[in-house]
Amino acid sequence: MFEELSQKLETVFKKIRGQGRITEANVGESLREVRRILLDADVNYKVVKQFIDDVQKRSVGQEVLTSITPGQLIVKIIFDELVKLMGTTQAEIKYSSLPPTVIMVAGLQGSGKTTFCAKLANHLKGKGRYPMLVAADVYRPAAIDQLEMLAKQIQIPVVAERGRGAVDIAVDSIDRARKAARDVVIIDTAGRMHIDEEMMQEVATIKTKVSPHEILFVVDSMTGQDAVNTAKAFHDRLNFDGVVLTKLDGDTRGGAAISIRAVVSKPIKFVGVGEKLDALEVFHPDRMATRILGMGDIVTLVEKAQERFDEHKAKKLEEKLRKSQFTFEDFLDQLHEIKKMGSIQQLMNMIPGMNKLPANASVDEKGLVRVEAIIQSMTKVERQKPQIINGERRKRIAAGSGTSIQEVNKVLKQFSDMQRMMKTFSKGKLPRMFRGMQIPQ
Ligand SMILES: Nc1nc2c(ncn2[C@@H]2O[C@H](COP(=O)(O)OP(=O)(O)O)[C@@H](O)[C@H]2O)c(=O)[nH]1
Ligand SMILES: [Mg+2]
Repeated sequence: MFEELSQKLETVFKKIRGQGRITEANVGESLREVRRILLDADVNYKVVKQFIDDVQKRSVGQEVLTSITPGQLIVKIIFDELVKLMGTTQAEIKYSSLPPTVIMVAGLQGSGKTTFCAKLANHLKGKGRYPMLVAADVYRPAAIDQLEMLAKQIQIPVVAERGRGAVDIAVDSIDRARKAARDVVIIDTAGRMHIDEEMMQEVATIKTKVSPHEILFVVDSMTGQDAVNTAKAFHDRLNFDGVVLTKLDGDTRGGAAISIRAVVSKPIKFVGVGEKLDALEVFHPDRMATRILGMGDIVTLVEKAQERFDEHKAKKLEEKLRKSQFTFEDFLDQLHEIKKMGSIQQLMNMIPGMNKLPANASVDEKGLVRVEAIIQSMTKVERQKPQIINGERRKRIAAGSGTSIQEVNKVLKQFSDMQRMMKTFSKGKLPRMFRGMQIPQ
């Protein structure tokens, strides 16, 4: 899947990953290469343009984390943008509260509709549903035979009536499903080699008559740009709910997978990865981006880097602690860090040598919000030199933070205790210090 595309991108990434600094020039050059590769992969040119612009914007002026290279950061940005492009959430079938849920499947001939209908029925059966297949591609007798044959393999009932019109069959099938207690109806419609008015008219009529809960558009990913144009034409007419990309197991260039969502603004819901009936996957944009970038480790890499970045900050803090230069400013930073991280336990884990917090240590994290408000109400000078905070100032701070003078006093007292303790600070003592910290209620 996407082999050529992945390989080419990897070559560019290797180059930028090795570079020590992000400059507009080297980002520019790399992105020009990425742009060319995407166009070669048959990604829609408008999509490529937007994509490159977005990556460029995010790359310039990015804070580079200490422990990753600028190149790695760009790879991560490209990854994020690729995920965004293909859809940030994975969308499921919407089921009707009143069964049966009707799913209509449309697309060009040969795109893989009939195969997908059977795969979907099989997939839903596996999830405890009771699907029924409907052969509404009545023009080619072989198409009906094909659906019947596939349905038999997976033991799913199928409505196949030779000699009747597609619209009538589809309409009747809903009632039949209800009577047979089938809760999902999957309608396989006819496709043509190319979009033509007659075919469009027929699917549009079926849509009007049966009001499907879900219309899925099947597209052969091997067809690249054409796939995107077809999708657009279908979408203008049918306003479908989601896309199914088939034949991703072939040597597809990736253009359709990358561009289609941006062009029709509808999510990719499933991907076909083989001829067999279990070769169906629920679409996950992040997994797909990983496949395209050819770097299974990219997410882990950047997450690790983020951790290392936090560690680096923690080391700096530790140094400050040792030197007794800890001010209210640092304290506030730490509170923000705690909020970001979720818990003080996690903060402790970040500090080297401090990861063994006693099991009974706990901190009231709601109280931290009030402490934060108190520090926020101090002036910069007060935060650096709390000894200047006299009665007048305490009153102002209490009023400003919506707390009481007593609470302000408590925070100041604790802070000076903390500072004192830090003078005798050694690795083993810090956890105890935090444990002793009382948060005002
Ligand atoms: N390799 C591969 N072949 C597929 C996939 N989906 C469908 N096909 C094949 O594509 C051909 C056309 O599929 P079919 O379901 O008949 O398309 P329809 O005309 O749209 O109904 C058949 O030979 C299928 O076996 C897929 O995901 N991977
Ligand atoms: Mg078919």
